Amino acid sequence: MQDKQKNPQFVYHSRSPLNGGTPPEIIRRQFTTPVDQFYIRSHGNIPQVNLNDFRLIVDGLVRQPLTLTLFGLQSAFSQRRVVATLQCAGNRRDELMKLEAIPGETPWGPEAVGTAEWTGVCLADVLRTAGLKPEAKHLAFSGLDEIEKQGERFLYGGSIPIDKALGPEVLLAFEINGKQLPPAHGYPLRMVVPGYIGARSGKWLSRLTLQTEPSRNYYQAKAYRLYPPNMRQENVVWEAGIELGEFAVNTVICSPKEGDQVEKGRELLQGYALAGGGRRVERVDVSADGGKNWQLARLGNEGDRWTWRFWEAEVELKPGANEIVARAWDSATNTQPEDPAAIWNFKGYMNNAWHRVRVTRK
Ligand SMILES: Nc1nc2c(c(=O)[nH]1)N[C@H]1C(S)=C(S)[C@@H](COP(=O)(O)O)O[C@H]1N2
Ligand SMILES: [Mo]
Repeated sequence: MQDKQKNPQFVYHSRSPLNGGTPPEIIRRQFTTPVDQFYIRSHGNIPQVNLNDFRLIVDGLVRQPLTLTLFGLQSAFSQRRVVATLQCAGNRRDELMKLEAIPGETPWGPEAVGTAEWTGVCLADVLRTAGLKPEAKHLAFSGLDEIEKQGERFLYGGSIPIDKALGPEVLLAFEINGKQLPPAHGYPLRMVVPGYIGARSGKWLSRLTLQTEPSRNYYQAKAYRLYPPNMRQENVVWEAGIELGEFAVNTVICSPKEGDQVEKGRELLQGYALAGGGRRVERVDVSADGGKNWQLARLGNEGDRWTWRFWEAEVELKPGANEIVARAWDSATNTQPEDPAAIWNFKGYMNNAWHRVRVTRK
């Protein structure tokens, strides 16, 4: 399926399900990503929802289960806007795939990321109205898209811990950048869970269930977990995977690009950096000699704990081949691993190794 709302440079990884994004040198031009450049990550079909039929159900460990229309939700709760970056846990998977094949997963480059101003209501307000029972420890959600796996059909779903669900930054959103959500991005209603992997920002939201344990949905119990290096599809022990929530500190050099030929010795580097879980990007280091010598990049003024930060730096390139490297540090002094081999995992999640770009100076 072609999404007519995307720009001509949008690159599709697959049409069914619909997956694609805009090259990083283009999304790096604006702090807020225009919706026609915003990556799409979908696991099943794109539901075509008729607003008259739409209901959001809130049930499970609540005192008062709710059934809300979109209009009911909008009139009962105050609206709130949050600027937040979404990043897929599969962002930069292509670098892990060069080390060993990762069958059945999308070969994302560094384009599975985008920042938007989201409008919605606070999930916490809805939960307070429903009234949480003390045993409620996880908020499970499900969408309206159907997934078919190993002969079973089920809805996309997942969960977040209750402490996160009560954070004022977590929205049930109906607008992106001041406009109605397009179908591919979750119309009419989606979650926006800043600081967490994109997979938890459930689209086409249909149900919120309060429960004692995390969701048993495939995308919480099996996928979107970080497996030990010895595990493959054939010998996986699903419980051995670490459930992914907050994403890890990451950075990408958006320009120049891998393989570029540059004329001058002095080259302007531009990139984005992200810290997960409400931490801030505090520093970005760049190197023009493969990581032997480093200098500080200048961080942009825009950005906060829920968004990316842009950075730039000028480096001196020598004639011939140069390897440019970048790494970021967050407010908890987490930084990135040097080598993607150290974090390779068979599902290909959370690659945040130093970002390297090889360029030639003529
Ligand atoms: N219902 C539903 N929600 C979903 C998904 C999905 O396939 N179905 N994909 C998730 C993943 S893996 C990501 S990274 C984000 C992507 O959101 P976007 O397509 O708006 O960029 O949506 C999440 N929410
Ligand atoms: Mo994702």
